[in-house]
Amino acid sequence: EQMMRKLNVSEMLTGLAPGGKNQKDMASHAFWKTQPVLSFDELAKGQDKIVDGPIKEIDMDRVSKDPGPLGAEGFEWVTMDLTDEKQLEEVFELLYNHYVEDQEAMFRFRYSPSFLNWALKAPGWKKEWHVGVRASKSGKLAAFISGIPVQLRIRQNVLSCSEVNFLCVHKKLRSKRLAPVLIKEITRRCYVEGVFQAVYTVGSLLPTPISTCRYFHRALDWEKLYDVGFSPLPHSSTKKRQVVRYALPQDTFTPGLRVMEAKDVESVLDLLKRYLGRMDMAQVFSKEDFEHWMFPSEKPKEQVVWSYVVEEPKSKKITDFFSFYNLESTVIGHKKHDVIKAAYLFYYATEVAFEDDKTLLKPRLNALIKDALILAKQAKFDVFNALTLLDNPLFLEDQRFGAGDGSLHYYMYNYRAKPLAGGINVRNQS
Ligand code: MYA
Repeated sequence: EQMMRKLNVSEMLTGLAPGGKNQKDMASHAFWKTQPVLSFDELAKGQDKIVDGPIKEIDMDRVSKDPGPLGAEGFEWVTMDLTDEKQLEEVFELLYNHYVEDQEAMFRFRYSPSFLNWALKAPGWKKEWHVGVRASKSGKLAAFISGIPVQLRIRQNVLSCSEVNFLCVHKKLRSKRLAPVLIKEITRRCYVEGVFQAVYTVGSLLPTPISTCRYFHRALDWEKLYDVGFSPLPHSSTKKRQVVRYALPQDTFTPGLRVMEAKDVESVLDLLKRYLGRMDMAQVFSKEDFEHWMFPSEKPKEQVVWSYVVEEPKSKKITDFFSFYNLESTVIGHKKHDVIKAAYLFYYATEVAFEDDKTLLKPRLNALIKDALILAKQAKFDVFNALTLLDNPLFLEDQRFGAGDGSLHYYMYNYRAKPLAGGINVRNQS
């Protein structure tokens, strides 16, 4: 088994302190050193000296009304219309072939058109924030970047941000400094709308994370994960023992657990808001946001999100909630399997978090997540993924999650914040 380190988020953050072994210094980030982001030096001077707040004032009169030059001969800016199924399919196709891969290029995220439709058309979404680059002659989509509006609370401050995601450049156009051009263009389009801050997550280290989480994976179909090279066979174990280790019961345990229904929305939202209130950083959900992300009325071809509640059998009160979403990965060049079906733990909340007795939270979360694993298994997922955010460290080990090799860094654009423990639960897994 991969050794599971005891989690310590502050340790992970200090691991990022300047001088860390895989860190470029600020000067070598030709683009990022020109941008309003927290610098490595500022962090090095001491976390306690960092005062939360915007980095620079934006004068809207000085924001250009037109895109800057693309600087790539034969290519042009386009605004994608994702209400048009054909254009949604084009974004899908670009990402399907060119989006995030693991280090060994064995797997690549396969965000389904249904997923993209969900993730890119969140309440308040703007067409102008779906930015593409096309080859002028063929019209082929060659690059993409997106933003969606989000209300984000960092400690006591609530910011109207854009959440930037799905930055992608065709493999043939890499290392030509196109990414900075795309980032500047989405920035301009945010400024034009009066949005001056952004949040984004990236797997690689840039100046400067305000939080860092680690990925954990819990095998549901260990044999398949082993076959595709996702899960190793530990020297001390056998295939048979691994299969037994990850076996799950057929049915869930928690009394009153059921699929979320429309009548639950108010109580779940209230519970979730109180629960997230305990975090240093979290999305602020309106009812509309909540419904979009966790109880969408549109039922797509491929189901994207699964939400469950626990209804106290006697009082009929909703006491718990959890959700997960479906994000597949392509298995690159494998004979037997072409896709891994992964369930990603999304939001959850429990009344137990508000009990005076703090020791009750751990067993309750373990019970809920065990049921989530069982439900994901029933829904034919191969693996269940979670990050080290929210209260996840309380159950990861007991529920047999293993640490992956990926980290997810959380960044703010034009906002300085003292680093935080744990990120926010986001939908992208870049
Ligand atoms: S994260 C997912 C990113 N996508 C992928 O990883 C898919 C596969 N890879 C690619 O498509 C390309 O490799 C990409 C880079 C497009 C990533 N975030 O053009 P280049 C910097 C930020 O020569 P390429 C996601 O979607 C790099 O450090 N910066 O490189 C969130 C260097 O700058 P510097 C990145 O490999 C995105 C420069 O770009 C990233 O051809 C959030 C090199 O450019 C990255 N993921 O293309 C974006 N990758 O020299 C920021 C490279 O300074 C949003 N770089 O180190 C900021 C908020 C904007 C809105 C503000 C509103 C107020």
